Amino acid sequence: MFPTPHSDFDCGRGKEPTFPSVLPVANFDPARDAARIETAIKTKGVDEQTIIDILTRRSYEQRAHIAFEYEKIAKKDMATALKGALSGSVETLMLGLLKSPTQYDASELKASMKMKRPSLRSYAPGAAKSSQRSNGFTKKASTTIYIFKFVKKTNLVLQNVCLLLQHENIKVSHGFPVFKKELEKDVAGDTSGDFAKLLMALVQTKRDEPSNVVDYEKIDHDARALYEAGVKRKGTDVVTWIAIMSERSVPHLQRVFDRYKSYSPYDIKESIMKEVKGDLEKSFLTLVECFENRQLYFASRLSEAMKSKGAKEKVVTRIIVSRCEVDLMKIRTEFKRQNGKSLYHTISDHTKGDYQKALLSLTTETSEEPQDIVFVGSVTSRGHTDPRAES
Ligand SMILES: [Ca+2]
Repeated sequence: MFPTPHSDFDCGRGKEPTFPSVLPVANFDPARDAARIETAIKTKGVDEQTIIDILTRRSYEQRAHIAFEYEKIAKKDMATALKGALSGSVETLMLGLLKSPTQYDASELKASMKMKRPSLRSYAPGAAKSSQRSNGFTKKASTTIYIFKFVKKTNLVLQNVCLLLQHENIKVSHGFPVFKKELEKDVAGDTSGDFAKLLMALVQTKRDEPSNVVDYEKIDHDARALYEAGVKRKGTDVVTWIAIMSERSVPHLQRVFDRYKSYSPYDIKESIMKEVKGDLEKSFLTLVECFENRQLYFASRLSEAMKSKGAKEKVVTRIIVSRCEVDLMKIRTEFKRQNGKSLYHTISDHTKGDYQKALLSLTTETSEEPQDIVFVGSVTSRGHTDPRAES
């Protein structure tokens, strides 16, 4: 059964401005879209182009409506039908588009763990009261443990500390005492326990909402506190650093890091590198990168994923799918600035086939699309502004 659009759709977006490349299409007719998808699936050899054209040019909410209509006419759910019709990277991508942003990121975490975990329902806010599991953990606690185990894998720490930042409703505030031991075992390589403390704080702490009122006194206070807890003293008062970085809103922290320079001879990143090491250092640096410019952070991950001949498709899919309705237009700009080559061109050079078509379509702004057109042609024949020409 396909989930209907629900309240977690806005997860992680807060009040931050968005820069989506995929927007709701006007004159939306879910029944017609569903019928066209059904025809495309039944076409001999499958008409992938039509499926891509429709699903990559609709918002998540619209895709959910299409899936609802599809189930009515085809008597089976659309995800299952698409699984049968598509394969490989394009299948993974299209199935990703059928999930809500929260469901999608949660399922990505789950896949990376390669572990059988509780159903996605247990991630939803207000979802059923935690039931006791056979291992003694509640579902909610168990979910958190799995996030930690995932984050623990050092080479993935960077990406996923950032992922944690955007998912208030994957965060869990229950069951901490129960799984504390488990967590400690997981981060056994971390002798100080500070890395574990940071992860705990990121998952458990409710970050302030961005506010329209700039609190200069608090900015100054936090900047000085960061300095006094680190560069100014012998050793590092990591607890203070963790508290500030896990509790304050992102716009506030951006101002704090700026103000920090008036106290410390080193900027915040240099200070982190001087004060702490290992996973803790990487995590703090990643946090600061995400706070300072999340789009640049994702642009860098995309550029890394497409450095060599092929592409790390999982990384590319994850970022494009999870950001296309959030800030992919801005990521595109950062990418171009950083690499001197557009994201569109880079994707063209490093991917191929239907997968490439789908990625390029998601990367292209929906508003560039003529709204009343019936899609019949290929990605390049739709008359939108050619994004390859972007400067
Ligand atoms: Ca120090």
